[in-house]
Amino acid sequence: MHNSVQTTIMSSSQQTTATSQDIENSIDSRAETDIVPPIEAGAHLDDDDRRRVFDFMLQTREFDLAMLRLYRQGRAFGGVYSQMGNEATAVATAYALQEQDVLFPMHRDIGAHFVRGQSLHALMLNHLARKGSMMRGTDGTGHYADPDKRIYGNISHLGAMIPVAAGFLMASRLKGEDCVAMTYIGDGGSQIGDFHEAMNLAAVQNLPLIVIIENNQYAYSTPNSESFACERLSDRALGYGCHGVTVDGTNPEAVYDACFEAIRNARGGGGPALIETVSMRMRGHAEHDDFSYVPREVIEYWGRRDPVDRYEKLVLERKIMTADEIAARRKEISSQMNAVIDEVVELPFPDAEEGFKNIFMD
Ligand SMILES: Cc1ncc(C[n+]2csc(CCOP(=O)(O)OP(=O)(O)O)c2C)c(N)n1
Ligand SMILES: [Mg+2]
Repeated sequence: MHNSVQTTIMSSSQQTTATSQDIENSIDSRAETDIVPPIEAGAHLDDDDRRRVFDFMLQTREFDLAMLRLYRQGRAFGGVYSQMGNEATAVATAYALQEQDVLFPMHRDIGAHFVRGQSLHALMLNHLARKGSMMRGTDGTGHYADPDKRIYGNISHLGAMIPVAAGFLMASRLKGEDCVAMTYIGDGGSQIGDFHEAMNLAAVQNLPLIVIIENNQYAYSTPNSESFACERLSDRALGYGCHGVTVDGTNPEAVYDACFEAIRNARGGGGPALIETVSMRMRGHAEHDDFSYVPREVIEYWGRRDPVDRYEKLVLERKIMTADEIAARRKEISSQMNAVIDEVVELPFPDAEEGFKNIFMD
């Protein structure tokens, strides 16, 4: 059964994917020779889904732009990790989950939080480290758990979240639950021992674990060429004995279809999956990093593959929304964002003692 499903997934992926090497080979600074293929409707989303997926992507982009502004205004602190380039991946992966499933997101997966129903207010309160936020104001990123929404994460130590997700599924199996877990790791993080140990454990235990490798070409300032020598990171699935596929991470249709098929297979007892989504980290590691080590032509190449712009074309072409409706929705999201920010920035920071809570056990 493993092999037949793997063949299906691999063959559907081959139509839509490009490896990191393909992409490097095809990068050409002369824009006129660089044809960006239009996104085509996939197999599993309908037009209502597409409207929702696009809306979550718009919310993600607006949240990101707001955080970048707040950082420059000195009102957001610490690491502000841009979501730009990853919107299709974060949204379309989580969109394939069911309510009872569980999500372990990473630092560029704000879109997945929106899909799980996390409120803009709760996210902004947390990201601006205010008193009363999910992390009690001790953290300005997404290191929170919200069990009601089945969101756990993110664990800052790269790789460490994958064995936790596998362990969650083992507990869930003992409880007799129908639960799939989805977690994420970067191209850099996927070189860590925890990743390999957890993938192996998940395969041996036949756990319904979906691991998304967000291959965005860089781990901080380290390019993929200095990180790994295999052609596709999803090829490692063969070594674990699980399903593996590489998809274009700027195309929500391809990402969703790969997740849909992997989840259906995992839920049916077919074991874990490794899904590599290829995209680009369009800004520095965090906003303090000017990413001057990334060649301009690489940014330009991926700029022409902006996930939001690409999906907007499909939404217009299929007459899911008109250009006026999209403009109005962007305006509405932006004014909701500004209203939440105006409210949250007036709220107090936590008392200093909060920093000493939940660290040591008596
Ligand atoms: C075990 C561990 N080593 C180092 C770090 C510091 N660190 C945080 S993010 C990061 C780069 C991660 O790159 P990648 O996994 O490709 O994810 P990306 O930021 O590109 O999305 C590093 C080195 C860490 N958090 N954990
Ligand atoms: Mg990376």
